[in-house]
Amino acid sequence: MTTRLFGQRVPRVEDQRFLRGRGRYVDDVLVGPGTLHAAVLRSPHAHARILDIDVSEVLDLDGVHAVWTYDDLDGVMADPLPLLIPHPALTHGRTQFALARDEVNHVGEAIAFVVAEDRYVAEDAVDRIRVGYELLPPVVGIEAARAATHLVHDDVPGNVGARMEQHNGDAPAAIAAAPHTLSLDLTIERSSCQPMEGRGVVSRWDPDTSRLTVWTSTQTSTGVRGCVAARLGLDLAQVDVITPDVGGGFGVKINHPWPEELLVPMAARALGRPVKFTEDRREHFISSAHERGQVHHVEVGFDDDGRVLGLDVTFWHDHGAYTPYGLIVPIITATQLLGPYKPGAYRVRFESLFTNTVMVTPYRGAGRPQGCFVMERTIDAIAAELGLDRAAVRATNFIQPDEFPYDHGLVFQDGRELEYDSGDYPASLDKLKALIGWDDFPALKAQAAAEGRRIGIGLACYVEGTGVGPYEGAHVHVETSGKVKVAIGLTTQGQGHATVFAQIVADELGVPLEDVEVVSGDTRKMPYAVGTFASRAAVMSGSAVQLAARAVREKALRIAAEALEADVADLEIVDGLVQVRGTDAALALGTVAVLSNPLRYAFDEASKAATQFAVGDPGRPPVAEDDEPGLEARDFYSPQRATFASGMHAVIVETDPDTAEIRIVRYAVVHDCGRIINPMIVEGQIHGGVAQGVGGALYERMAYDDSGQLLNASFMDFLMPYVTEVPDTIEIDHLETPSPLNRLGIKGAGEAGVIPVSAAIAAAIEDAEGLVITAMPISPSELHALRQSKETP
Ligand code: MCN
Repeated sequence: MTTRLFGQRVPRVEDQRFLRGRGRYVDDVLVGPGTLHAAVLRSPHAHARILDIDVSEVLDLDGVHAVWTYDDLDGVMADPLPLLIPHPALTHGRTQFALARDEVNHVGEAIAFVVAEDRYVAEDAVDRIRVGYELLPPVVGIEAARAATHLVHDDVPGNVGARMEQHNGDAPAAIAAAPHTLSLDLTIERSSCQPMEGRGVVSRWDPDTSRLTVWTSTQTSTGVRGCVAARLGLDLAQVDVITPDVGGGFGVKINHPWPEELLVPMAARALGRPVKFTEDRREHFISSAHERGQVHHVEVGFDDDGRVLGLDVTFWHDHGAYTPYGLIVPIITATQLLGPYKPGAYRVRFESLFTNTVMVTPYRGAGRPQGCFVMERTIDAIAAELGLDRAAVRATNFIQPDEFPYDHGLVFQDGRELEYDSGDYPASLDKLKALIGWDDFPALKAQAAAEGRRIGIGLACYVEGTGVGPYEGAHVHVETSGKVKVAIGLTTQGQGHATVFAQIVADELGVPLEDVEVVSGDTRKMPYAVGTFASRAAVMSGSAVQLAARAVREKALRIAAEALEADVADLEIVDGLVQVRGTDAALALGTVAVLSNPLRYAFDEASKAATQFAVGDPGRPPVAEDDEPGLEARDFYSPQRATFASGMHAVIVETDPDTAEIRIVRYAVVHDCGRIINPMIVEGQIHGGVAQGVGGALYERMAYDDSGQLLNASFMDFLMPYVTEVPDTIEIDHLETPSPLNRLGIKGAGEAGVIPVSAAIAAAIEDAEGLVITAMPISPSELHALRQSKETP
């Protein structure tokens, strides 16, 4: 009997390769000894008009093959890069050109592209390019953007790219009529994904077949393929995009095409030589994307129990210089801010503002950490105002288990209703309180105080829309060896897809896990796909993989039933053998694959095994009438709407009375992502998310000066948490409320860990210090300053 692998702690099959240094990233791709290397001239100014570009000294340099500026770009290559997700409210969306045309809008914007024998020569050549600039006043930060003394884009009044409002009920009226009201101003700073591997592209043009191959470190190989084909005037069929191992994406690699993803293939085709570009860390800081920067104003009205009667939120989103990803991030904040709560009435308004800084695209959590911070700080403020227990006020406002599906009366990021499908928030809260010891904490705090120590506890809840559409697909193929090859179209950046999808296939086909191999992000194997973002792979590809595997199973049973002269209903597949229950009659799945092909190996009736190659037996059709040859199937899954995962974090911190150092003492998570395919992988995802959340709460920020220079654009200066700053143990308890929206009952898990961390840590610091925390991240010096301002108001 094969053990079912769904739900098991199966060790990640990919780790053997990674841990032995056998990962193969874009920079490891060898496409030939003649490979040329690219370097990019980037703007040193945050805002300037380009008066002229002089490349005359570049081509003299030995080893330089070509240089491109905007004027050298032909046809659609000269158009602005695509606005990937347009929205009617985005009245003034702007995207950059592959190479800046006449204006640069942030430090790091690409201006010229040089291809040379090696990277050293290419960098030297970049240094020889002379650009005449007319400096323009830079707009840095939300305050400057709102003041609109200067404009980022001349034709965007007030620096406002978009204004949007959603509401359910009359929030201002509800607040006006409420027994209690509060106003809060809450800020979250900019941060960024910082995957260990930056962006990278390699491309080769084959003149014999007129085919372009692109290897890129992306979260969407199909998206890049479409853009490359369209911009270079090629048919889709002429472009293959392969995403090898990706050393982390965390959102930044879902944006596409990056200028280099077009310029490298363009150069490879023009020069007839393979071309490679590997981003360095400084380039990643100043030329990719950031997120998080938002300022929020909250008006809330509530009753004596802390029940929210009206919630009115206005916020300002720093979109940076361009909006290739539309309004996804602020729309997510606006809608997901509500978390597990049901305010009597809700209104949310935001302005998306241009600034002369790196553009904003989604970073793991995508707008939710900000929304969660706003909502959870508001709930804590209500509890403080009324002198109520913070957990109790949360429970008062929860959507109850019998209220699902729960429609918030708003429109979500995917354009569909914000309708939660399932969950059990009271049960989650009970689990969390038990896990962290919520009710016992006051005694612990009193004891610490008696010892001269300051400790505090905080908690935060979130709900996360995951598994958004439109679709994903999978191809499952049983080889004649019995091994199973699975191709999914989306890419993988470390989430363990090779393991979880193998688990699903192994269960469906009754084969050992080690016989299943999963390939992702290769358009040659699966040309139709969307990409890895919005914690969607488990729901979307998982469902597609199951459908395809099930189709293969059914086909295998049909073919085997005929060969074994048995009834399909009497067959089972165990350990890769299709067998008639209760008898010795069996066929290896590989043999069934042989039988599925009309041009097949000879089939020995006696041994029931495939022996040698022979042209098929015309007298014996190998497959049923409607079947195609081959033991394989491709299927797609498209959901009705997103499915809503949820969770709650609690943290105990200790703050040093002298140095104001903030130390995490305990961290607890209760997480509900529906049915779990692999708890070990989900817990790994949560650990990684919490680590990133700790960075966002206590360390990471983008330190721009007034001229728009990013002062901490290196790992020497950008503070990230190391293992020394991430809690040793993150205590996790799971709750599984199955999603009714997909057959596997799953919801996503990949971003969850990061969402409530700032909110929970802020609450814990507030509890330890008796100070109100309204902005994150918070450093010891900022905490010290807060203490002082409290002492001397
Ligand atoms: N999983 C599971 N059971 C569930 C839900 C998920 O076993 N009920 C497993 C999945 O099968 C998958 C992992 O948990 O192996 C995450 O699943 P999912 O929530 O579907 O998220 P995705 O696979 O779509 O990954 C995207 C998500 C996002 S949006 C970001 S950003 C992110 C993240 O995942 N970037 C990551 N996790 C990351 N992890 C690593 N190592 N590197 C990144 O760049």
